[in-house]
Amino acid sequence: MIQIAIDIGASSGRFVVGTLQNNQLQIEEIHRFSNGFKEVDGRSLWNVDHLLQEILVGLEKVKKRGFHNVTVGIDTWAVDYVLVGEDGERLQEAYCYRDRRTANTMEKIESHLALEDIYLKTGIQLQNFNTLYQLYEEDQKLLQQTKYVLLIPDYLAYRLTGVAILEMTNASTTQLLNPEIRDFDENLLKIIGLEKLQFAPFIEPGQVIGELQRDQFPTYDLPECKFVAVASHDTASAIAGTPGEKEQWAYLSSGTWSLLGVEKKEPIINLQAYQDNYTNEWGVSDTYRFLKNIMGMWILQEIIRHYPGQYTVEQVIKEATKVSPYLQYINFNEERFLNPLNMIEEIKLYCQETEQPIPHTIGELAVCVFSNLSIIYAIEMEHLKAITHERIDKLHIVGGGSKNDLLNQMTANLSGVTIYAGPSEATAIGNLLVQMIAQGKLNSIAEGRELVRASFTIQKFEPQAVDAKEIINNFTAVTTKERWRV
Ligand code: LRH
Repeated sequence: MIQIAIDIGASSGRFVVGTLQNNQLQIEEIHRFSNGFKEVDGRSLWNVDHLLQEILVGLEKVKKRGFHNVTVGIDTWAVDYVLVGEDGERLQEAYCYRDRRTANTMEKIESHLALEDIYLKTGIQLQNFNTLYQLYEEDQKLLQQTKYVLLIPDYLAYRLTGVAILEMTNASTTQLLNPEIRDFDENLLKIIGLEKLQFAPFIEPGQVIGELQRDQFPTYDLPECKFVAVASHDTASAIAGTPGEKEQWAYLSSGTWSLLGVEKKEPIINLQAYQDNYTNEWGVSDTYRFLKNIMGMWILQEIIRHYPGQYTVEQVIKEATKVSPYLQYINFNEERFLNPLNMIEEIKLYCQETEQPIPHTIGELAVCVFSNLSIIYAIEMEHLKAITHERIDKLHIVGGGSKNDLLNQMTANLSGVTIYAGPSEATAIGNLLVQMIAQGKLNSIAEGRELVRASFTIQKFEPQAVDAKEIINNFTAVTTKERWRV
């Protein structure tokens, strides 16, 4: 049976077929579609019906390619959800985590429970977009009508199979689970006014969700599909598909977000991790992703969206190579960059406020983004080492952002660590690996990672001499510590 990964990110979705041939993993993209949230009456909303339709179109293509019997896994971004009523129907539009309704929710929740205690209970970073804070802002009447709160990939699988589940890796990002008991924290549920039963039963990556209900979609010519729970949080899949070997390596999953961290067998929940706002998301095979969320390619995507004229990311990177780096110091992890009305204007305003040169051209804007991302990555590598008390010899960069040679080199230079870039499709690959393990085609994630090393080109970037200390000092002088935490 063939494996299909449906990997849906914030800006696009793709169907990737995976096959094993001569001890190599071959992947082929057979369907791609756009995604993105829209501003509707001041709310930031996803179009989950569009995603469902694209999945059906993709599945038709699967059958047309001659694959009549397949296993399928869905992964998407984390934290967002759909409320489903008793009749199984969606009760409202799905909010995007960038919606401004949760801007002050953490302060409100503090009157119930100190933020530090929420962190100590969950080990999850304090980000105002976590499901916990989003649910706190929901209408209580709506929550009473809710049969299930389904995270986005679980909702899509539910619509296709009729089976409601809560996949563990993604569930951890709700900030409602306690890793000590590996279950919901009753106190947190109480604060948002929900019962545990309003979440579907837990499922681990590798377990079967159910069969595609083909009769529910009579206008589509669909193959037979068994839906398998993968690491349905895209970052969990990306790290599963990262070709790291043994220990002492860090990862940077570079897409709309940059997720920088290490894989651990136990969560690290202490005051230092809390102060640096590191998270402990649950991974496959009882691992934890100890990582930091860094505003990533989102900044660039938004610049391109607002810049007059049409630019591809590749063209923009080319323009950036013509401009000197490190001319402005900007902490892109400040909340103001989460969803500004106009990213270019926000960057210019920041430069004006901090009396720095204002970038104008697309190349100047892009190199300003890459400069500051490389600085933030380097600073976070130091934080990681300090908190884990471990050496880090390598940084594996995966995801679409790993194709950015300029940023890869800048990151190697500032962090002083060798970079291994690729594969860019690590998320779909991690999704496929979990399915292959479930099918008995592979034994473990470690074996899967070996397969990734054997199957994909990984580019190496050695650090070159730059005055990293001075650059980082300049950055910290302009950006204050209080502003540092997202
Ligand atoms: C990346 C990601 C990240 C989350 C964010 C909401 O796509 O899943 O891991 O923090 O989106």
